[in-house]
Order: sequence, then C-alpha cells, then structure tokens
Amino acid sequence: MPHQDPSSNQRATALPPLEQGEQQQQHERKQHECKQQHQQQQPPWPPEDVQAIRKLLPVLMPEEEEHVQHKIRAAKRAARSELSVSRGEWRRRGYAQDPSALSTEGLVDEVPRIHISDITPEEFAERFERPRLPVVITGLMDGWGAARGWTIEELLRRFRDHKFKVGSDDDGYAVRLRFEHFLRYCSDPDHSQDDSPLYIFDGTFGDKSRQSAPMASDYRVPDLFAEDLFRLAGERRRPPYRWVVIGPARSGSGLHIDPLATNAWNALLSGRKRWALFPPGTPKQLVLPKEPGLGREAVCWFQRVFPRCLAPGWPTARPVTCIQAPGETMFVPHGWFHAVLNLDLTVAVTHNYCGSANFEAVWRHTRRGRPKLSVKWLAALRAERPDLATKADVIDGSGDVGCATSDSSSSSSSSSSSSSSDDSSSSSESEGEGEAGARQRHGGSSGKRRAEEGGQPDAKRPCEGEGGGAGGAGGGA
Ligand SMILES: O=C(O)CCC(=O)C(=O)O
Repeated sequence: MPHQDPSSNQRATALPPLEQGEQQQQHERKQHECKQQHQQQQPPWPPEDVQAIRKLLPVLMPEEEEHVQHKIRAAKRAARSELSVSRGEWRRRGYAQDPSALSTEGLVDEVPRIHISDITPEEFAERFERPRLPVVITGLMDGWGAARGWTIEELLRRFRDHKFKVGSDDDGYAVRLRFEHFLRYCSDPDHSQDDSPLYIFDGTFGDKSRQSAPMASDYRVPDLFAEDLFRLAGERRRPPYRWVVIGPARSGSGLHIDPLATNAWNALLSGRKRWALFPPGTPKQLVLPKEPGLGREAVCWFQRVFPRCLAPGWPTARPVTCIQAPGETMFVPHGWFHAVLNLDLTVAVTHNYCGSANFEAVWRHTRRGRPKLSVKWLAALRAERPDLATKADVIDGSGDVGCATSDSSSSSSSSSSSSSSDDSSSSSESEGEGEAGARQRHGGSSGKRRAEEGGQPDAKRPCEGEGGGAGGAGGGA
C-alpha cells in the first residue's frame, strides 16, 4: 500500500460539501448519536484475555487478598497522587462503561505494511528512516523466543515475584508492582473499571541486576535498527533505550514525541494497539491543548482530542491512524507526535535508537540537552565512526545546535503516570546534568536521585495526569 500523505485523511475529505459551520454541527451531532448508541450497549466483562488471567491465578485467602489489595492501592496512590482511590476518582470518567473508548469503528488504518523479507536495511533507511515515514513491519519477530514465550502464563511462571515498573511517584521514583499483583489488578472486577489503568512500562527490565534480565535475550534487535549509535557511549552512560510494555485495555501512552530525536520501534507480541501519529512540525498547542479537566492519558486524548482532529476545519495535519496487530512492529520516526491506546491486554517491547539517518538531529538534541554525555559520546564516535564525529564537529562549528523546536518539547502521559514526573530522557544522574526541559522534573524539588533506577530515569515514560499543560521536553525530540 503506498504511503499516504498524512494531511489527506479520507474520513474528512469524504464529507459532503457543506458550509463549514453546518459541517461542524453535523459532525458533532453524528458523534453524539454514535456515543449514545455505544453507551446503550454494555461492554462484556470480563473480556477473554482477562478471563484467561483469572484462570491462572489461584483464589486467595482473605488476608492474602487484603495484602494484594493494599499493594495495588499503594501503587495507584503513588503513581497518580492526584487521584483518590477511595473516592473512586480512578473511574470518574466512566470509560470502562463506554464501548466507544475501545471502538475501532470507522477508523481507517493508513500505515503501510512491509514484510521484513521484502526490504534491506539500506532500503529501509532510504524509504522510511530518511524521509521520516512511519511503517509497520511484519515477520520481524519470527524466530524470537518472545514470540512464543511471552504469553501471560509463561511470564507469570518466570517472573511472578518480579516487581515491574508501573509508574513514577511525585519525586520521580519508580513505582513497582509484583507481576502477579499486576495481573490481579488487571483482572480485578473493581480495579479493572479504572479509566486509564496502571501500565507496566519498564526501562530497566534488561538490567543485569534484575530478575527480568533474561527477557532481553528472548528477542534480537532487528537488523533494520541495529546501528544504535548510543551503544558507543557505553551501557551505563547511554540514555535508556529499551522497555517492556504490558498493559490492559484502556492503558496506553498519551500524545508525545520521543526524546532526543530518537527513532523508535515497537514490537507487539499480543493484543492490539491503536495509534495516532502526527507528522513533524505539527503545532503542539493544537494537538495537546491546555484545557482544564482534559486528561492527557491516552484514553482521554483519544476520546476528547482525536475527534477534533478529524472535524471539518482542523487547521493542521490530520492524525495518521494504525491498528497494530500482534506480530506487527511499528516504526516511529523521530519528531512525530504519537498516542497509543491498548485495545486489549497487550505485551510489547520497544526500543529507541539513533542511526546514521537521524544522527544529526540526535546530535543537536544531545549536545544541547545532555552536554556531558555528548562529550563522551563524541570521543567514542571519533574512534568508531569518524565520519559521524566529523558531522558533529561541523554542527558544533556552525554553532547550530539549535534551540527547542516546536516538536522538541513534548510531554506525554501513560495511563499509569503521575502528574508531576516526566521520566523523559535518560540521564546519568551522577553527572548532575539536566536534560533540557522535562527531565529535571523527575526528582521534583527534592532533587533526589533515583536510587532504584540506578540513577537512570526511564526516558520514554512520560507522565501527566490532568491539566494538559505541563510541558516538558521529553528530553526534546
Ligand atoms: O504504549 C505504547 O506501547 C507506546 C509507547 C510509545 O509511545 C513509544 O513506543 O514511543
């Protein structure tokens, strides 16, 4: 399928030629009718994936159940201190009762698919990386241990007691939950009504010290993305770059741009993800409006902001939509705003990387936002990639490391994130340097270091609960 111009959205152009005001009214009326229709149907609960989890978990004695509930409530409070658990604020929007929240009706998937056997790394760079076009690659996980082995059952068997990161607290410390407790959370009739549920988004899963470290050997970085130039800075110093991502329906990642102008790939092992992507240069204030009461979690963004982007008169590029299926890998080029909503319980792994194609943009962002890292990285590049070190010298010599561009200040929110921490791009905290923008927000005013993260904030995990504002450069991008 040819790659379509993101600004030519079929859904919008298919409208009859009415006056703009009339079109707007008609659009709103349709949306209202559609919502009413949806609200009359009760979503089936539990869905099949939740039923399957329940079968894996033994019934607990009352005191054990109380312990688990205590842990879950504590994680929720820590991850979203702005929401009261006891007053039911986690479900105040009623999205669990609103089938439109997970509906894909009328969505047109516009992202091209390409099979891995039909493209070489060179062609990929030429066709997608350099022109910065999103694409879904199929067949890329064939042969991965994770493709068969990352079932919930198997993950539970291997990592039952491992505490995965499900958010950040107001001081920027990781909030962690045992995997078994997380699954009990996902399958609990009460917690599963949360508008925007807790979401495992763990950038430390592969660290040698973690029980989950073997997961990093269950897959192989595909050749298309193997260049990974930050590797030259060293494992300890490089910005966080890989995350295991597991979440129930309605969890997700609010609209954001990935940090440091890195490209990303997101390999989905199970479940479906709904994506909305906006091309570089899309004005942030349009796609992330600062409106009181507008949550920035993915589900809220898709319910409230996404429909406006399809309405007549939308003044900038329309979102590119994708419904990612299991076995598909999404490529997100740098500078694209994107929001992601889990339509089912999903298991995925995602990496961010710098290759030759985005090196110059990454260099500018790193130079500006991570000056100490940039010095060490440049030294390694001189030894291993003198061609790129020369490019960096030219950029530095021209004095053009840039200032935050409109697409460089992004922030985002995961379903499980707190309102005050961004977790934006990495940092070797011991260097005591702050990424331009959001990164210094972790640690809050206390300036505490994240001992638990080994001093590495978890780059892609964004955060904001309410308020739509708190910018935060997500480390730039
Ligand atoms: O929630 C997800 O899977 C999407 C994560 C994301 O935004 C990304 O990979 O940049």
